[in-house]
Amino acid sequence: RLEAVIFDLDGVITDTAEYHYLAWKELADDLGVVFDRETNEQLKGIGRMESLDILLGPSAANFTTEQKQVLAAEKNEKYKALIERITPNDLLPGIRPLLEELRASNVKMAVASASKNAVTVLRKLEIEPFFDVVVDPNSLAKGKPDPEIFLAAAEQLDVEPTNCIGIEDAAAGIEAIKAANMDAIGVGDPRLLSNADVVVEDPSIINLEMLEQQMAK
Ligand code: B16
Ligand code: MG
Repeated sequence: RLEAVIFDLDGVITDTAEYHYLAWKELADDLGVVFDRETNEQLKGIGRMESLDILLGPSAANFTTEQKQVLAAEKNEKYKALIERITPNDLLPGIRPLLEELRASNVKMAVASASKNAVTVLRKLEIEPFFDVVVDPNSLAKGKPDPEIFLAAAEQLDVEPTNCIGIEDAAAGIEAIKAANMDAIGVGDPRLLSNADVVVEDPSIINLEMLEQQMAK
């Protein structure tokens, strides 16, 4: 039975994935490191410091932890400047009607984002009140693909994981949902999200009926 829907933020609710990319790209250009959209795919859903290591590649060994923290903070400042401009118009198509439909049916909702900027983004989008829980990534030991963030969401919602559906745009996020014993809806390219139970091109295709049908399978 569908009791709760757990949403990823970046790339599912709004396209901040693009802002993360632009901020990392600027940092990479400053450093003279090659970085493109293909490498960026590996960063989706991955925490800030881990993302930096992937971006730096073999040259990561040339930086001290302190230097890496400075670089990660620089990227975050660039990112924060970009998300300043977010308004409710930046909700991906179909998200607001989906949140309204789920709320009307008393389905609980949570956000499971690796981003330390998640609450700021939810406020800018004016959708914070829809969510019963926003998991604090600072409280977690492991990032996606570990299931910890989705299990924490289910626990804080007081719902069994098997009664939850997770929605994700990143391969690491789909792994995390499946490892948490939940059904997984992927948003994006089916070739990149092959472990999802269903993949949709964009979130406007997701509605309550579809989620309930998936749970009944
Ligand atoms: P921050 P999600 C993730 O959010 C992003 O996909 C990932 O690209 C980013 O590095 C991570 O949040 C950390 O974000 O630097 O703002 O703390 O997809 O899990 O909602
Ligand atoms: Mg994401």
